[in-house]
Amino acid sequence: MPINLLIVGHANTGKTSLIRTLIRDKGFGQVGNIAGTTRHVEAVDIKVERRSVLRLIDTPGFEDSIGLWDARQQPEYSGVTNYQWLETFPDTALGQQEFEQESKIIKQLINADIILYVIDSRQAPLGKYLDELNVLACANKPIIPILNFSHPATEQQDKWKSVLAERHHHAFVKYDTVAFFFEDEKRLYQTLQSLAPSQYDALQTLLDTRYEAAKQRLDEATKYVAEMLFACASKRIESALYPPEKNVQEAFENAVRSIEQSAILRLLSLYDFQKEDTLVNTLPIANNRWTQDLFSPESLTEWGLQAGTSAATGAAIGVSIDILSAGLSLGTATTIGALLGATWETGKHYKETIKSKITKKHLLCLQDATLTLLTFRAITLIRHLHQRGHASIEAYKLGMDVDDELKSLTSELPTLWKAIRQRSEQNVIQSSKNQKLIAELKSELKVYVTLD
Ligand SMILES: Nc1nc2c(ncn2[C@@H]2O[C@H](COP(=O)(O)OP(=O)(O)OP(=O)(O)O)[C@@H](O)[C@H]2O)c(=O)[nH]1
Ligand SMILES: [Mg+2]
Repeated sequence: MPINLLIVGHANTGKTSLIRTLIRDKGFGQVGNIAGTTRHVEAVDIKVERRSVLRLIDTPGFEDSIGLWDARQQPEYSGVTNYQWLETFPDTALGQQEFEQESKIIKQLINADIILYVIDSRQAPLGKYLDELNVLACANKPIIPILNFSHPATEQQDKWKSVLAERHHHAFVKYDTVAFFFEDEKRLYQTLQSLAPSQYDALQTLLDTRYEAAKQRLDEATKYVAEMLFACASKRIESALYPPEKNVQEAFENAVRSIEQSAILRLLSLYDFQKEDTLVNTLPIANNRWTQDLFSPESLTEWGLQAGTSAATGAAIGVSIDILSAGLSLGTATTIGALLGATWETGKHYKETIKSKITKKHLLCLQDATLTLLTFRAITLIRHLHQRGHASIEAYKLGMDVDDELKSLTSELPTLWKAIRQRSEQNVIQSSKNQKLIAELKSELKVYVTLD
């Protein structure tokens, strides 16, 4: 038999959202920013190896716990135990009319094994919440308080902790259905393990499976980004003129944009998000594309980046494009190598470059700053998707995730960019040299996207 886990709390504290996150299904129930979204009890099972281990029971929120607790204090119930009161109250006229919502919760309390009491930890522990705890305590069942809305930490959380400790609830769990951290979920399952030892092993299997899945998904996501960056860094286009004609420049930019767009689509589907999901809407992404244009000069500054200043930067045509052979009297491979700051490889690409010089063509490719911008945006997206939230209130501000640690990428990746630029994009991505470069990129990126 599964453990009956009753999810209760004040209206609008995130009970349904919590269930969605725990079962990894954003289709469960109704979630909304107004109190009283859930009107009925609804249950869903979490299975391990096709066996139901946990039954999560969603309930409507408490609306008038002060009135309810007041009803409990009435003289007619003076000789009745708390538990007897719970058993009988939902069938009374008062229970059926004035406290219709609360009665739905009370009925479920009787069958519950463990109660998860969901708290909006941005709110102070007011009397109405304490009365909710009084009512729940009547059931004589273990209660795990969930401090929801816990990221970022609020000053009310400490007040909640002491109020809960006064009521002997020491094993609370911090949670946030928007900023989801695997560690928080782990703590919840560990608490459940201690309260329901009969399901200890099944819960452990569940935890291990989830951890493995999260790790693999993160690894896959990082690979997608490395492949996208490789494709962008090796992308180049010939231009007969310098500066290039508008249509040539646009063709180049569009080619890069569409590489990024496909990667975004791949990442969203890897994480099982649709473009209209709330979490995705909090990011400046529309139609699987960042609303901020990759090639507008403001984009670099918004992410704290500067356009390159080397001779190779095509400042004349906008900050985002390098012209490899731009207007210089290149005679030797060494000169081109110096321009790129790398030893130019002999072989196919070398010939191609020389040919383009002789025929007075120029090659456009992405400058470092734009590649870093692509990297920052991709890491930001992975971090968001990985947190797997299902609701958000604050919109994402561009560049806010670029901490000092992430900034160090700016100086660590240029060597790789140079090596990749020298690869011809006609080279199949599967070639062993290209795969090696992608793997190197991936391991650089991995440091910045960890499980917690
Ligand atoms: N930032 C943030 N928002 C959350 C969190 N949990 C829920 N929300 C949002 O809060 C609102 C209420 O969430 P619900 O899951 O509908 O809350 P509920 O407790 O089921 O509400 P009722 O069914 O009305 O009692 C929604 O807009 C959610 O997106 C959280 O941990 N952090
Ligand atoms: Mg609800």
